[in-house]
Amino acid sequence: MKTSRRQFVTATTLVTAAGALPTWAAAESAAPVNAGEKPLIVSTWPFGQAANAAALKVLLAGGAALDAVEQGILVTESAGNPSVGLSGGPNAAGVVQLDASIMSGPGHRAGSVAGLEGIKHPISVARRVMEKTPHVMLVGEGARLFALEEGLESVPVDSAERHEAWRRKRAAEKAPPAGTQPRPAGNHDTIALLVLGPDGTLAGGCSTSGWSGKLPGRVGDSPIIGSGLYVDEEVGAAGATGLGENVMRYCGSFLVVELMRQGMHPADACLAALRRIARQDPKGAGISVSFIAIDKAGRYGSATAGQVFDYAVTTTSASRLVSSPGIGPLTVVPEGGNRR
Ligand code: SD4
Repeated sequence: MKTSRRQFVTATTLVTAAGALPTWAAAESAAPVNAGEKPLIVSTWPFGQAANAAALKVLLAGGAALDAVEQGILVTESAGNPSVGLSGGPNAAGVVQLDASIMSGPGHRAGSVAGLEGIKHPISVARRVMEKTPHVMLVGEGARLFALEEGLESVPVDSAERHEAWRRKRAAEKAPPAGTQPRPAGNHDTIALLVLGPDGTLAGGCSTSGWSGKLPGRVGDSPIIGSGLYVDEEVGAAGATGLGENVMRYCGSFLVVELMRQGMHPADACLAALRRIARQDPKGAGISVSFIAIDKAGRYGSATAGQVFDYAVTTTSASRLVSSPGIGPLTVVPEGGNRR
């Protein structure tokens, strides 16, 4: 396998005994994560590494892939991340509205929440929607009330007052102030986390505060099943990060999984999906979208367009940060996932 210059490994620590946890010692190594290693955990962005470690801990303790997904994403939602959880960027009215989704391969189950205010862990709400209601998706106040009924951790919300203040301010101004427009640049920190469990089952989750400065009520790709996340127990799983509007119009993660179903390696499927989106989208390769994917065979891959994208790959033998291959001006990194 060709190793790119931009590819780097931050830690490689063997886990020799079941239950022993990796201690991530920074080490320069090109040790690959071989295809077929189980469990396999892949998540977006370098901060995904801490989430992956928590997910691995769950799996090593005998937990299910779904538990690993939830526990991993909980870490990011608690980490003060500027794009995930209550620490995330607010909307134009100054209110943080959260989106999240979760999917379990067995039974093809899914749950999601959108526009959720004041709840610390949207991924846990999404899981409870999946497991405790006959529905797939709850939004806004209904989602919040459901979370409160479930006893999930919350903070007071003051969105009505803030929204009214924002509305008055806008009305007083001739043109909307610059700050009320969504700002796509530098906003891309959603966590999507995919797990292939030791028993070969698949699960995935996604959590975000979405596009900072978005219009109140705007929902992105992350909670939309098939857009920001898709898991198919027969094939594999995919997740997205980036500008949701450029994912959800193409059912991006569903598309990646369907391309894998046709036999593509996860890296090739991510690239093919991005090329297809870029062909149709007025922004071309400037769409600011990245995909990650894993398949049932334990292969992983990624692709990016319009944003430099590094992601985290974890097994019991290694935890690596990998730079994604891209389309357009980002065609540089050749690694393209594990092919061996
Ligand atoms: C959204 N896709 O709401 C999310 C934002 C994101 O990395 O992924 N940022 O559009």
